[in-house]
Amino acid sequence: MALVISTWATNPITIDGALTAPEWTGAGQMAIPAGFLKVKNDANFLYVALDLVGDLGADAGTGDYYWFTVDVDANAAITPNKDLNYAMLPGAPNLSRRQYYLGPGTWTGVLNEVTANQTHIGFGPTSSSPIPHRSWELRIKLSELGVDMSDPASLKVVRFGLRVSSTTPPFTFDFPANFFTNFSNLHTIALALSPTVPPGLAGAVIGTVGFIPTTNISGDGFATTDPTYYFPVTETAFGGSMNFIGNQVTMLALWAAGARKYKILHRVGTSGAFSNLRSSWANYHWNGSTYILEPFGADPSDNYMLTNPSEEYSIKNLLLNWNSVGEAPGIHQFQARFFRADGTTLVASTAQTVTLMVDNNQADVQIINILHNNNPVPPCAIETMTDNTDGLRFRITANDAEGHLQAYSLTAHYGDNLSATIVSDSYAAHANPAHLWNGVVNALVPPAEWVPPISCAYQFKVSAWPRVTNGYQHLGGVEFNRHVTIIKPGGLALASTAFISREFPLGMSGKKGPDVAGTSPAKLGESTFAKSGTPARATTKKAAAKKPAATKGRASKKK
Ligand SMILES: [Ca+2]
Ligand SMILES: [Ca+2]
Ligand SMILES: [Ca+2]
Repeated sequence: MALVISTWATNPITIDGALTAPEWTGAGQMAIPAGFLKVKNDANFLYVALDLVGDLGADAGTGDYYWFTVDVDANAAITPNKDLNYAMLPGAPNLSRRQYYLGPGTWTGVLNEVTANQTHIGFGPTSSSPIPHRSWELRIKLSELGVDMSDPASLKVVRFGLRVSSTTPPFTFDFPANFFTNFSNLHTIALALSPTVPPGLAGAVIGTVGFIPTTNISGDGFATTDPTYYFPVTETAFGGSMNFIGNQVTMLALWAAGARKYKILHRVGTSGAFSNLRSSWANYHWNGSTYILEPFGADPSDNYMLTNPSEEYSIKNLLLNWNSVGEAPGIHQFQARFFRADGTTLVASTAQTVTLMVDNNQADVQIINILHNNNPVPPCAIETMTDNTDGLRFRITANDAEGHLQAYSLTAHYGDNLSATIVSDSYAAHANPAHLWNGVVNALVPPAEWVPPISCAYQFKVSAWPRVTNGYQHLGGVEFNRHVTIIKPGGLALASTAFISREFPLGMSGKKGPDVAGTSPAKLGESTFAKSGTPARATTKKAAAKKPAATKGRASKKK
């Protein structure tokens, strides 16, 4: 297996098939059959370019195609209905579709879904070769790939297998061989974890809390980032398990000045003495060839070991992982102090106090009553509407006692994956200088009756989302639901689209595949076709899929 280290996508990447200079400059790169794979990522997406310098034939439509398989749970085994293959349907080279693995060489049809994933075919010169050749760009949501940026002890890797196929010249290469029948030798992308924070945004010492620059946190502890920042938040409090990340420039200077240990000081509220905060966590350390999980914690003097800012960690310059669950809601303040290796000789650093409004308490959500002609409809009732305009009203509560509510909604769910929003509201409509919005208590909604669209079993659900972040994402919400069957006069049911389609990507005509066995070239990159100058006759009917991929010693083993 091979490993490629991704770099942070500082410049926007346009998925148009053209591998242009600023977007792919500095990308991680690995040789693949017939060319190169380039990779970057940001907080939201994995970006991959397939730079196929060996494919000089611009086959129309989907005469050229790829499969990009991901071991989503990174367990080196095919996990049914979890692991994914990204591909495209015949004739649609610019639509990214995905399908689940069901077993070795067995897949579901592609999923019917609205997706932020993108792919695009291209043909032209690139930085790898001036001779026009096939290229692809794709981007995939990291959240689909089992990556949790907030956990330093979760390795941020994407284990993948790749097929590249061409009609002219004819080749079908699998990388590694038979990856779709055996995940034990997949290749690895190590994601970039240290975001490029726009100049001047990172705080002087504690640069960010997760992805949030500390300069974007107000004096009363709420975060507001620019709407165009890759993690936009508005007047958002903090909760969950948070990572305090050192400013890279400051950490380099402190390290050069001899700082090797540090304390994190903490107090509840804005007055009184600070005390030493003790915590512990684990972080993966890159030793030059593999990641090794290292424990971190305060010594008896409450000092932590400073990590070398020139070395790579799963989360670089991680000063503190602080689990705030169970802490008092309200303002918490933090400072950092640095020392030489003796743990007592202070190394001066810029004065900084980070203030966080902490709240881990969830909102109260309830459906107090469902009302039909002002009469309560109990759970599990079968309720008959008197005519086609007859409907329901609801008494609901969606209330956050601390006032840190982001949004709430009342929704109806029925049939096959159908839903309707009955009421919804969000902080944006209530923004105020104190940053406080509680929501509603015992509110009668909507203003007029809500008319159920069809006869069906309904789930009515009140959901509330907190305006609280751990620095990487908003914390999840809470919900309360009640089920009622509604009969409409002469109501008729709607047909809906199944989530998993019966359509299959290029190269597989059914669940059991593939149609064409792939091969592995003797050489990768520009050397794949270099020797003889003649294209590999790749698609012979060798029973390549029969032979399980060899389980060689693995350099970068992980859990
Ligand atoms: Ca592009
Ligand atoms: Ca081609
Ligand atoms: Ca798996």
